[in-house]
Amino acid sequence: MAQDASSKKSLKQDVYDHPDFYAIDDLLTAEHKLIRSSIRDFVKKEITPYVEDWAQRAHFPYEIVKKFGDIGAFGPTVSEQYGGGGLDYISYGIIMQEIERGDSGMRSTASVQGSLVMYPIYKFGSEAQKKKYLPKLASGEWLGCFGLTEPDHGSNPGGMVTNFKDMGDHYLLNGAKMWISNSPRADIAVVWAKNEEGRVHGLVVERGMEGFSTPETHGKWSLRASATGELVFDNVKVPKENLLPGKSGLGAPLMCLDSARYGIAWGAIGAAMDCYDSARRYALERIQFGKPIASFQLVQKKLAEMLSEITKAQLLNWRLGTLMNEGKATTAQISLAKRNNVHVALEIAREARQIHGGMGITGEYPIMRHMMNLESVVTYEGTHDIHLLILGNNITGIPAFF
Ligand code: TGC
Ligand code: FAD
Repeated sequence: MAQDASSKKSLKQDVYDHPDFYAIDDLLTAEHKLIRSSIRDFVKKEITPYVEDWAQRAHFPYEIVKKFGDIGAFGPTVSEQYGGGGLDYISYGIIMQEIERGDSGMRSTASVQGSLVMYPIYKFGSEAQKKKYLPKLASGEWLGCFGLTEPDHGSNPGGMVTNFKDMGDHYLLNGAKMWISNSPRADIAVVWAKNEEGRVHGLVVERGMEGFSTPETHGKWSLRASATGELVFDNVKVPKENLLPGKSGLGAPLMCLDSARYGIAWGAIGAAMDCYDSARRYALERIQFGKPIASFQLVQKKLAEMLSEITKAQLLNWRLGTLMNEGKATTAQISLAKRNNVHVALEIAREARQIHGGMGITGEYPIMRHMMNLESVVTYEGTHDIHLLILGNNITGIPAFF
């Protein structure tokens, strides 16, 4: 049946404005779509209008923590028994995508809390630890952070020197962590440290423990709306009941990273979609040489390539989400998605910046902020090259990290 011009226009608008070029919506459940629209509405109302100002002022809007708790952005896959959402991994991915459409720093706050603080307590914590911490973290009453990276041990966390000694009735923790998202405002930190035998364990360190401080890192050009800092442990007495009993060894933090990297694979594509939406609109509106710049082949090439990469990444995310739901996703599969999706998102942000011309460097558009944010995302949770080496190891059976 022939469509009139107005229905054709609205169809085009639907298809291209929030790209779903391969009708991936058909693969989602009604619950997934409901979650997406509610998080999208939240981001439009609570993040998008303000985030440029927060980023310009390098301000972390602490009040967002409670709001994230209220909308169920913290620990969506954690059981409802502990205040989590009891949702599947596709729902988790969608939440990260929609928050990062607003800003990667805001997604960092949510993914650290869910995947790197609640997840280890949920998976490796005692019943008492789960009851004490998870409901408060889920509701946003408490904010948490995850301390793995050290000044001299980033890509190689196995070399960490932060350590604890058994003092009989408590542990004595010493060392320092660096580049820790949420640390300056966190109520608790899940900290990875070695015992006297050199075995890695997770400990929950609470703000207020003597000798524990969280200096903020200033001067970032990236993730400016997210608070980043250090964790310093100077003879901190940690109660014995704060050690996570369920798993030790470097595999424990690496398991948490699997969950967080999965969320980043979705999140980065949220930022890419926002760049694409803005670039497409700008290209249709901006007139040069008497025509919209969208009518030039070179601009169309950029837009077509952006849409192609977004679509491939969306399909990758959906398939990875189904594997996560079945408990079958491997670390290497997650590495492929994190590496690919952040890389293409960064390229899309750079191309979108070009389409916006000079306007692309201003805060009038979200592009430069996304681009600078993605420079952190491509480095944290395993750098672009470390993920390549994880894949290389998987393909050949030969680790090439050292
Ligand atoms: P490797 O010898 O490969 O492994 C050590 C032990 O861990 C086991 N294992 C895993 N277990 C469970 N799940 C996984 N995914 C696992 N991966 C490894 C492994 O079997 C082994 O067990 P065992 O019993 O034999 O001891 O370790 P390696 O030292 O050679 O290191 C490998 C490498 C380089 C891939 C790894 O260390 C790595 O991923 N490095 C990157 C570091 C990183 O990603 N850091 C992220 C810090 S957190 C962060 O950035 C948060 S930003 C958040 C935000 O703001 O959004
Ligand atoms: P390095 O490990 O020193 O790497 C420098 C360069 O060398 C990279 O290009 C890397 O790919 C390359 N390289 C290293 N080893 C190899 C190798 N074997 N082969 C080839 N190339 C190699 N960490 C946390 O624990 N918790 C957090 O919440 C957290 N949040 C962060 C927030 C921000 C904004 C940033 C920037 C970082 C955050 N990190 C966090 C730290 C992050 O995980 C590390 O920055 C990352 O793992 C890389 O470590 P590095 O910076 O020490 O770089």
